[in-house]
Amino acid sequence: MRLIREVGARAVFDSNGIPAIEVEIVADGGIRVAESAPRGSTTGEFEAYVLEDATALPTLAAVAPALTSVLDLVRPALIGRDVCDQRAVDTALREVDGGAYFRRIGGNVAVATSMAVAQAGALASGRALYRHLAESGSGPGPVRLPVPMFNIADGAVGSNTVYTEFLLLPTATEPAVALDQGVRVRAALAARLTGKGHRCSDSTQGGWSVDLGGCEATMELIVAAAEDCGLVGGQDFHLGLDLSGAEFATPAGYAFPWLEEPLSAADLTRRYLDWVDRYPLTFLEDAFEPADEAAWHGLRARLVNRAAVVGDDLFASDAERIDRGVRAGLADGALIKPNQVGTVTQALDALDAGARHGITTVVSQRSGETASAFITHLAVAGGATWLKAGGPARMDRIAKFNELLRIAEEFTPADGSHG
Ligand code: 2PG
Ligand code: MG
Repeated sequence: MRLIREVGARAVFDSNGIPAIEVEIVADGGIRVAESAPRGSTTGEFEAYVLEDATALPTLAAVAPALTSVLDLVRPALIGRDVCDQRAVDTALREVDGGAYFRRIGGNVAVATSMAVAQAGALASGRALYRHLAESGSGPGPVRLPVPMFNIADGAVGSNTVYTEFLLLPTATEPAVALDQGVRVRAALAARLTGKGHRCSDSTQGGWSVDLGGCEATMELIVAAAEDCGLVGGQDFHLGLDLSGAEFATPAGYAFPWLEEPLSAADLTRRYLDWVDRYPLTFLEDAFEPADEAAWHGLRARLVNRAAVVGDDLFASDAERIDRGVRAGLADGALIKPNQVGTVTQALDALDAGARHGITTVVSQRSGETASAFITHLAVAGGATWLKAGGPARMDRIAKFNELLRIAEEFTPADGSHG
């Protein structure tokens, strides 16, 4: 047993230069580790609360309430606890909060603390983080290498596809092969974009920031870029879209800027089905807002065995929401983001819920990321189908993919499911 001896905190920045809380755990045996909280840009109504002084943004002073929370609430609850007992630590965080969505102690505080404790627990137990996390899950962890998917393009701010993510899903399961595919298609897409006279700039998530008018033109260009690399749609790769439906739901229908006029959920469903017919599109994330359950159900029913209908804001990485939603036939895929639900244990529980239902599970980045590769270990520990860590560029994204390459060395090719 190694005990937590000190819990400290500081204000740092995330990958977008937005202030974030970093929590440092000191434990027996000279262990000292820190993790900071990532941050979403499209944040659903069911996700953990970010405790901060928004009036002080973008300065570090915005983190003041989170610092106070660590010192006054979290520190007394954790000092003296076994750093290896992740579930007990995370339960203590929930108890000290005492409510839903970590409104008291802050979801940002909870997740940074929980991840730092997990890192410390891995050091204390002398195991790789993913092994330690697998042991901390609710069942024996189905340790497995996820396949990396890539934000190959993200809709530019102010464009018709703002918040839309265009994802490349390699069929190659070996991380190095899939990553090579990602970087090659990324380069080919840049050549296509500049060849068409478009300016080509980095998106905040490691893809290209694009302004091509709409989803169809963008998907067509990505398919063409992949073909430039000798890759065949439907065979070597598929496409995915994150539509961030909740951002565009209005009383008049879905007012996506790429539409000429708002569409009803029924009309939008027809549009999605048409895309699945015309493009190698097999992954539709947040196609609707969470409340539109009939629309989710209808799309899922029509796309069974053709494309995954994936909930991000719909589930908010919560095991119970996943359980209920999958039983109701709303989706057959779930994003898992630790900061959406608040603790590592809850994220592992969400992965377990997904595995029990046999759905597609995607451990995901946030748009505001940290330098840590924690989510890579979480994906391996929870047997995730995919690792969604952005485009293959920028160290905040690459760190996650590089860690997958390192972990892959511990898995033999003949045995993809157990290291
Ligand atoms: C998403 C993520 C990550 P955000 O919606 O899936 O790509 O973005 O940071 O807005 O949650
Ligand atoms: Mg999403």
